[in-house]
Order: sequence, then C-alpha cells, then structure tokens
Amino acid sequence: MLRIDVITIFPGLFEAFLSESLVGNAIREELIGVALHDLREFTTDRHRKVDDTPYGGGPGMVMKPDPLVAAIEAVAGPKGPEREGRVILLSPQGDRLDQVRLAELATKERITLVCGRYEGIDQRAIDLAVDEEISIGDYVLSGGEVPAMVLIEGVSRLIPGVLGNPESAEKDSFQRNGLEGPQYTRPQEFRGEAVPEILRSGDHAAIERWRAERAREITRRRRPDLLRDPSGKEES
Ligand code: 4FD
Repeated sequence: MLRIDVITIFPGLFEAFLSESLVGNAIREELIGVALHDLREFTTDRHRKVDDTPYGGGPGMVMKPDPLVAAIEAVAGPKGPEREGRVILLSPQGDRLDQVRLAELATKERITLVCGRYEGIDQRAIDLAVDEEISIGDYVLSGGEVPAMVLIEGVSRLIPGVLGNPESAEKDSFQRNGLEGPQYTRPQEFRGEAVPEILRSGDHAAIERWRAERAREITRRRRPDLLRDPSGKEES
C-alpha cells in the first residue's frame, strides 16, 4: 500500500478531498493511506510562527527552516539512506508533473509531500531535508496544498483497484498517450446535435480505429512531440 504523508499549515483543506470520491474510496479500501501533519505542531515558540521576513528585503514572508526541517525529519527521517521514502516539495521551481512521473510515484511504498505557503521557503530547509521538487504547471499559487491534492489524485487512480474498471487507467494514459478523443452518452440527439453514427454502428474494430484517429488529431494539436516522426528520416 502506498502511504502518503502531507506536511501543511492547513490540514483542514484536505478533509473533504480525502473523504469524498475516488481518493476517499481508495483510503477506505486501504489501497492508499494518507496522514496529515500540521506544521505548527513542530514550532517551539509561543506564537507558533512558521514564517519570517526575507533577508535582503522584498515583499511577503518566507517559511522558516526550523519547523519545516523538524517536521520533515519527524515524519520521514533525516535525509540520506536511512530515510523512509522520498520527500517531495510542491513548488513552482520543481520538475513538471506529468503522467509518466505519476506512474513512477504510484509504484512507491511511501512519499512525503511538503506544502509551502507564503512567497517561498528558506533554501537551507530545501537543501537539508527535501529530496525533489515537483511543479504541477507554470503558474503560482498561494500554497502547495492544491498541487499536493493534484498529485495525490493523479497517483491514486493509477493504483490497481482504485478505479472501478481496472482497464480505464491503462487505456487513457498509455494507449492514447494520455489524450482522448470526444466522448458521448445518451441522449442520442441533444439540442439538434447527434452522436456520431459510427459509435452506434456496433462495428467495434471500426469504432476503435475512429477513436484512435480522433485521439491522434488531438495529440497532434496538443502534444505533437508524443507522435512518432512520420518523415521517415533516420539518424545517421
Ligand atoms: N506550480 C506550485 C506549487 C506551489 C505554489 C510555494 C515555493 C511557493 C505553485 C514553494 C514557493 C511553495 C506549482 C506555494 N505555487 N505555491 O506546482
């Protein structure tokens, strides 16, 4: 079972996410385990301070290294060979999350997700205690909590048994390079628009070819790099 530890100053943000829907079911069925850790529990001062003003000046606040490193080491152990699983910081500076990365993470026994807040994190905490940085995309959010939820949901649906239909995860991410063509359900006609005739033809081979072609068109537009080079050129 994949165990995910989350370090955050807003554990309450995760409550509904972890109890409802696909992720909630995966946890209840013990296909994954998620433990929340409140960063403030690792402060030692009277005001439970987790941030401070930046050296060198500038706007906003920076996360202090001491509570963060204490929390990470308490949850995952000190950085090095003895550590349990990998410690991942969600940050705009991280390597971009994609389906391949999710599939790798889904094979692990343990991961620890660190959610930053404020304008950044003291670099020494990252160097001393974090194993890798992951970004969910090139935009800035107020905290790593939503990115952590994105990662948890993306990983969960790749764990065998989490999706109702065990074929679904494989089909959408690998057979289609992650991108799918259009989908339809009833009614057969909606506001004058009919479902494509081929999908109702019963010719399963023809349907598969049609779907593969629609998916290929979308991949050509969105991720041309995923399609094999059709030029026939070879490396010399
Ligand atoms: N694109 C992402 C992750 C976190 C975040 C934060 C350093 C800011 C976007 C560490 C700076 C965390 C992302 C919190 N914004 N904001 O994955």
